[in-house]
Amino acid sequence: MEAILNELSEAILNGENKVAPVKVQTALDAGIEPGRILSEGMIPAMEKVGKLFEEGEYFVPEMLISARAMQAGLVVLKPELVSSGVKVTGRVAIGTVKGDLHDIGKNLVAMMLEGAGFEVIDLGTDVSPDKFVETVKTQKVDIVAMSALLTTTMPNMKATLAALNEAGVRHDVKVMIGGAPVTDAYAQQIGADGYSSDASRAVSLAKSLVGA
Ligand code: B1M
Repeated sequence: MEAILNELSEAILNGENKVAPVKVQTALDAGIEPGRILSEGMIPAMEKVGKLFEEGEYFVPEMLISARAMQAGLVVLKPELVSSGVKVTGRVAIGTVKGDLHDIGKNLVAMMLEGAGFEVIDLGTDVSPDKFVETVKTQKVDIVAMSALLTTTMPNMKATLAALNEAGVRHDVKVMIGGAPVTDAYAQQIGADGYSSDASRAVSLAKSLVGA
């Protein structure tokens, strides 16, 4: 089992986007639990990619091809990862904040929320405060969910909260935030309603925010 997960990690690390989905399927066929495939086979690979980037061994193109291999693996994992069915609870508008193009974590949160029965409006990446405001105004949104992976884009979470306030819709929605550099303390500091460190905790947080 360890060997399969290591091979999956290697495939992502090497950016093999044809191999990664095959390895995910092999792991599933071997009966490895989907959450474990993600947390022990896939996410550590992206952490290693980040480390290699910091050390100057990987550059942006390598990060990008690893990200593609990760996404290709997630396509196979998605149906197994999300529990099907039970309609909850609320509508979430999710996006990666302005200036930030990282979407793997945001996509994971979106798929787990969908799996838990939330209706998800995925606004994509580089989402401006105005776009969040417009979505809250025009669609019946219960939660605004923001992701940021860069310390330089985190302030756009605060800017989005300010824009929601200014538009007079802040109290119509709950706001949750997450992403590698984000912390609970930061969430409190900017007046968000909640923070979660990973995608499965994001589901419990979202449920608690809508009182489900
Ligand atoms: Co970028 N990058 N990147 N990158 N990249 C990081 C984030 C970095 C930490 C790498 C490093 O230096 N070690 C660093 C940021 C440093 C910092 O700000 N402190 C960095 C940098 C510097 C950059 C560029 C500036 C590089 C450059 O151009 N010189 C550039 C910026 C581009 C931009 O956004 N404007 C850039 C570009 C890219 C790529 C495009 C090449 C690619 C992204 C491709 C894509 O996403 N489609 C990329 C990648 C792949 C990474 C790393 C290697 C991996 C990110 C990832 O997907 N992780 C990353 C290093 C790292 O994170 N260790 C790095 C896996 C993912 C599952 O985890 O997104 O953290 P994560 O999501 C988690 C939780 O955080 C949480 O749940 C998820 C899983 O459970 N979560 C939430 C996330 N959002 C949430 C929202 C919630 C709740 C939980 O509620 C709403």
